[in-house]
Amino acid sequence: MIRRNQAFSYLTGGYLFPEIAKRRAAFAASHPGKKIISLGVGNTTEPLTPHITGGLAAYARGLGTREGYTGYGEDQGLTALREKISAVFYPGLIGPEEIFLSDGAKCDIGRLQLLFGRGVPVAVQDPAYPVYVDGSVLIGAAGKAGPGGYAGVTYMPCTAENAFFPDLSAVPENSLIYFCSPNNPTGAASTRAQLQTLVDTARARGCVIIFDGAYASFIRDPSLPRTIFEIPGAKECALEVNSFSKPAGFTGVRLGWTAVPRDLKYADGSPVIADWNRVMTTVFNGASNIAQAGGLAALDAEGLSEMRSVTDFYLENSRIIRTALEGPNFKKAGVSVYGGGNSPYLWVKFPQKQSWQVFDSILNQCSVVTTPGSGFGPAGEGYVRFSSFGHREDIVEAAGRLGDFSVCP
Ligand code: PGU
Repeated sequence: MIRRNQAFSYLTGGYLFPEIAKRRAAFAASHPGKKIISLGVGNTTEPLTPHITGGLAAYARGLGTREGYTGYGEDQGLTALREKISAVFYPGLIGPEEIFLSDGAKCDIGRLQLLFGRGVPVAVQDPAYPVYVDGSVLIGAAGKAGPGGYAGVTYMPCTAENAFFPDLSAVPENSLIYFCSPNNPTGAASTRAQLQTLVDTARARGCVIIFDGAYASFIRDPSLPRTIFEIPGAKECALEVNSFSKPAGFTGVRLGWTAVPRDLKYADGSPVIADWNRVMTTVFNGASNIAQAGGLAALDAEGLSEMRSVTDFYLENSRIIRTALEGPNFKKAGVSVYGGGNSPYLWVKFPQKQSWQVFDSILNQCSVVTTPGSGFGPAGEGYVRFSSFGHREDIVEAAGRLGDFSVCP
């Protein structure tokens, strides 16, 4: 019989979110009639906004006509949309020809692994979005898991002690650095000076940064950079994945992009963009034409203002949850709350507790689902992530229940 790809046996446990869904289902089965509120997975809940819906619907209707029908599109995505992304997100920084439309940031993160292959050293913020490490394991870059994590992965702890920005002295030479800001799960948004340090380190050590900007649209502090390409030198050492999922509510519609600067080169001097084009034309067949029409609408003036309102709504949710988590019951137990403000996530430290233990207590006492911090990496132990995606009435109800939570039952 054919042999199993050994990389699968190296993966520890299941993917985090299905594991949480399993525990939620078990709780629901043993507590029939209880209303469970999810502050767990970062999944959007609010309906698509009118102008964006209009763009999607008009295109879909057009597909039913001879004039409006289109089949396979340009491999890299609609030129008009690439131009708009360049103008809206990267004015004067990244050109349309350096942008590749896709079915989402997660999918691009998976495919990006193909560029660097097995054996490449990987450095990640710890905690981090699990796809960075799990994807590296699948391609064979991470090796076997040992006591401290995967052999091929350098975990860079991001904790309250270092204000959630890692000590970059551990970054190996010629490695791939995954970096996410505003960060999932810590909610920390890196400053210009911090990202400059990151870029300088990457250039000095021959590294490539995969910068994940999926939450850039939540940044409200005008002094914070919204893309890695605002940082001088980034075009020689970074590429950026991004997404319409959170700002436009496209978690189900599916639309994202990767920006690969022409100046980004491998050790042999060849351009990374040429290989990315080869990957995308070979194992991807273009983002959905309907989704891209929605993306075009999202980047009109009306679309941009709708996305601003939706992200404002989720940020207000996070403020409501934060207020609950700063209540007397949490204060007494020494609980600290981080994140929010420029991110949809709150990252909450429970002293002397294990993440899964807190997850279970909150689920049992409040029927509220969270995400255990340890699922994002060893440095996430003791933390729990609260997502602010939810209908307002559910957020208010969850906040009320948290007000009665007993941290030390
Ligand atoms: N990048 C980061 C940092 C994310 O947190 C997420 C979603 C994505 C990319 C995915 O973007 P798409 O464009 O929709 O593919 N993170 C959510 C959902 C969980 C998941 O498995 O993607 C979360 O709760 O962390």
